[in-house]
Amino acid sequence: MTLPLLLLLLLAVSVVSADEGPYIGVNVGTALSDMPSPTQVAALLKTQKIDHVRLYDADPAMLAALANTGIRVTVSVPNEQLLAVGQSNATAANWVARNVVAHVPAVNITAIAVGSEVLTALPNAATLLVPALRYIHSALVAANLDGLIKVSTPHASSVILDSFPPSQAFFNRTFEPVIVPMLKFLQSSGSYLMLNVYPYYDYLQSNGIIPLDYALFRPLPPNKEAVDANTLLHYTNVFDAVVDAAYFAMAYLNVTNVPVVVLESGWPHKGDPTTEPDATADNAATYNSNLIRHVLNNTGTPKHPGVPVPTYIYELYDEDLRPGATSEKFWGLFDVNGVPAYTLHLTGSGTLLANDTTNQTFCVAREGADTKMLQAGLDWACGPGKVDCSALMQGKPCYDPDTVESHASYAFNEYYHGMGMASGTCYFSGVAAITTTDPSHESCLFSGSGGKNGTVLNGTSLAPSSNSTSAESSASAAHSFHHNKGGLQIIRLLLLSLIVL
Ligand SMILES: *[C@@H]1O[C@H](CO)[C@@H](O)[C@H](O)[C@H]1NC(C)=O
Ligand SMILES: *[C@@H]1O[C@H](CO)[C@@H](O)[C@H](O)[C@H]1NC(C)=O
Ligand SMILES: *[C@@H]1O[C@H](CO)[C@@H](O)[C@H](O)[C@H]1NC(C)=O
Ligand SMILES: *[C@@H]1O[C@H](CO)[C@@H](O)[C@H](O)[C@H]1NC(C)=O
Ligand SMILES: *[C@@H]1O[C@H](CO)[C@@H](O)[C@H](O)[C@H]1NC(C)=O
Ligand SMILES: *[C@@H]1O[C@H](CO)[C@@H](O)[C@H](O)[C@H]1NC(C)=O
Ligand SMILES: *[C@@H]1O[C@H](CO)[C@@H](O)[C@H](O)[C@H]1NC(C)=O
Ligand SMILES: *[C@@H]1O[C@H](CO)[C@@H](O)[C@H](O)[C@H]1NC(C)=O
Ligand SMILES: *[C@@H]1O[C@H](CO)[C@@H](O)[C@H](O)[C@H]1NC(C)=O
Ligand SMILES: CC(=O)N[C@H]1CO[C@H](CO)[C@@H](O)[C@@H]1O
Repeated sequence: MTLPLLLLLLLAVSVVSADEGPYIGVNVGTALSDMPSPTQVAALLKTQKIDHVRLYDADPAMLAALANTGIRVTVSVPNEQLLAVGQSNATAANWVARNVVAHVPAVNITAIAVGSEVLTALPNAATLLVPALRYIHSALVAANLDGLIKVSTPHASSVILDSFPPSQAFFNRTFEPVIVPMLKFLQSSGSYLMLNVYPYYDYLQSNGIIPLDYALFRPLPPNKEAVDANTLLHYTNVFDAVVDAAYFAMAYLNVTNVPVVVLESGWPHKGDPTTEPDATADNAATYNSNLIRHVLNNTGTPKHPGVPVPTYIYELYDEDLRPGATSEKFWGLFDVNGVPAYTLHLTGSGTLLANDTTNQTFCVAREGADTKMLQAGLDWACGPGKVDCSALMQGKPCYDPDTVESHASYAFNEYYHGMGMASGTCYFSGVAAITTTDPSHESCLFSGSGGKNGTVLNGTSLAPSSNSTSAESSASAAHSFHHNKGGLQIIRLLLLSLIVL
């Protein structure tokens, strides 16, 4: 490479910029056999200070629960609805009226994700993608909401080929007839490129070429860092390389002012030990902790230092109904009860997910549980269960509110903490549930809150049954397309052209 060209590249000043500073959001999948209610989801988001979410649809109950919470919401047009929306301006306008206009401004909807990985998951619908984007956008314009709400469509990173060195990346030419007008649309409407980035799969499919440490943002020895021979930029992790590959692939099509938002990224915390040995809680904690710190620190990427790359973690809950490999069910930060799946290490990253590090859980009366069953559980806890229930007496701190729910929550939690939060000790015939939200109120301090410990009980009394969750189960619409991360040819060549300086 000649020096002037190199200089030109180095001097190329970034014109991309996102609207807000850096932020971390979370994807909310709903393929759970016992999907928490929208109010429970919203409560978990608030406790964990998660203020950006992406929904895979525009469920009215979920949106109602997110109203007036200040949480920013990306709603989605599911792939199943893309055909209709992309074929008819009227249908698109109707979609926007029902799923967006009806909920703003109480719900702070900031983006609409039209389809999910359409080019790779639903190639037959590719020609409808740009019309769908345009129709949705013109409906927003008509409703005067286009200034507040961005329209885009998330892509698998496999649409980008030859991602290493990033400077040589380009969009698979098969997709250019869609990508080119799509980028024009994003440019003219001031939107951003939505990209799903899964270093876990890049690592798996690299057949050992990508070191695990490189995928997990772990420091590499300087002689192992990947250097892009064309730009001399150093890459210390896969995530940055993929994001920069997207910038370069856009630049190849002369588009240099469209920012990247990573709509999905994460790591599974459990998998089949023989076929998926890297799907572990340790690796998931390392990846997501490092990812969150990397994004929030506003490091940017080597190509665009300091330019925020807002990123949505995949995902809030483990989704037990997801088909496929074992690990498909274990991408969640939390289990169905809102208990952290593993402990993140986020010291110094602000308040986001802060209570993950405290591993603090409480046992309370399950929302909507039968009052008679709660009373029975309360009687058992304060009797055979040996919980000290004196705080529930009239005139004592936990008497008010004088309801079975409130008293049962106190007694259940004292029992649970008295038993060292052992598994199976928050059951009470299914009317108890674990939560990370501290139920303490006024002077009524629950065990586990602010250093108050339950009295360790003297062992012989067992919980009514150690038999796990309740039978109540809500059928949930599995969003069948949202997790297609197949065939990542993308980083096939990653590191093949690695130069060791
Ligand atoms: C909605 O979100 C946008 C973008 O983050 C923010 O600028 C705005 O203040 C929010 N509005 C409300 C009412 O919270
Ligand atoms: C589509 O509908 C919007 C209003 O929702 C309108 O402004 C626009 O002109 C329509 N476009 C076409 C191509 O019909
Ligand atoms: C580009 O995309 C087409 C259509 O999905 C696919 O058949 C082809 O294998 C891709 N090219 C490469 C090099 O991956
Ligand atoms: C990009 O710009 C160059 C130089 O102006 C031009 O030759 C090329 O055709 C453009 N490519 C596209 C895809 O627009
Ligand atoms: C945060 O950014 C600063 C410079 O912007 C950098 O020196 C530091 O290493 C970064 N920290 C992390 C954890 O990435
Ligand atoms: C929380 O603590 C319990 C015991 O106190 C332990 O068994 C569990 O693994 C911890 N969970 C996390 C996510 O650290
Ligand atoms: C609570 O229990 C922990 C561990 O058993 C102990 O370290 C701590 O001092 C206790 N706190 C109080 C306030 O008793
Ligand atoms: C716990 O049980 C042991 C043996 O059953 C007994 O010696 C001890 O006094 C009990 N402690 C309390 C606090 O009840
Ligand atoms: C609950 O207990 C019953 C009887 O003890 C047992 O057959 C069943 O498998 C248990 N269910 C779970 C989820 O553990
Ligand atoms: C970030 C966050 O939710 N922090 C909470 C963690 O738990 C303590 C005790 O329940 C709360 O006081 C914090 O606000």
